[in-house]
Amino acid sequence: MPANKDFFLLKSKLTKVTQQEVLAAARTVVRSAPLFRPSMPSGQSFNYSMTNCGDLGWVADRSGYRYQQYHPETRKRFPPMPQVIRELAISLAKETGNDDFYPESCLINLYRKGEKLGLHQDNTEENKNAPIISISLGDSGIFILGGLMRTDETKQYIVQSGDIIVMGGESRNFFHAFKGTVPNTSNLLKDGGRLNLTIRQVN
Ligand SMILES: O=C(O)CCC(=O)C(=O)O
Ligand SMILES: [Mn+2]
Repeated sequence: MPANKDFFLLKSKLTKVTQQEVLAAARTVVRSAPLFRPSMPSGQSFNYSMTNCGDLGWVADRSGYRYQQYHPETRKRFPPMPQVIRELAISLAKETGNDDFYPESCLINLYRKGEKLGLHQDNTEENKNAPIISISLGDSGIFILGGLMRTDETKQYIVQSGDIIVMGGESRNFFHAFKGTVPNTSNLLKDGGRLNLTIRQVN
């Protein structure tokens, strides 16, 4: 079993109203920073779409993974992080024992039916101590958490709309994955799918 130190899955943390507010904020972001589907350094396309808001956005291409200020396709600055997302992240960080969290980046992933993200560590960030806060909206999905080694045993969690994951302390650097959605489990997103917002302090 992985050591679940400082890993939190806060079930049904957001009310329906807050979920709607966060969704509306995410939609505003997508209007100025459209979802894109980058390529991994190997050249293989990502399996799902993404965009960002905040001071920095996480991007990928042939030259690697990095944070940058501008959208890779429009070349415009990523929009500022909406207040509802920023304040939520700060309050969730505080609640889980992280007082000085600065939400520098919010990555928005959209997973349609069958789309997934393989086992990885979040290691593009300079700061490997600040917690990673993640908000699930829309269809339920299967989140996998391992340990510090890729070969560590993993545990499976169902994440539902309004659930929050905080990876803090040692779990900040644990391997994790998203195995896919469970279609038709939420009507929050009118076309179905799952939106996951990952808020990070990069530096
Ligand atoms: O969608 C998720 O639950 C995880 C997303 C993630 O791990 C990432 O984007 O790095
Ligand atoms: Mn990750």
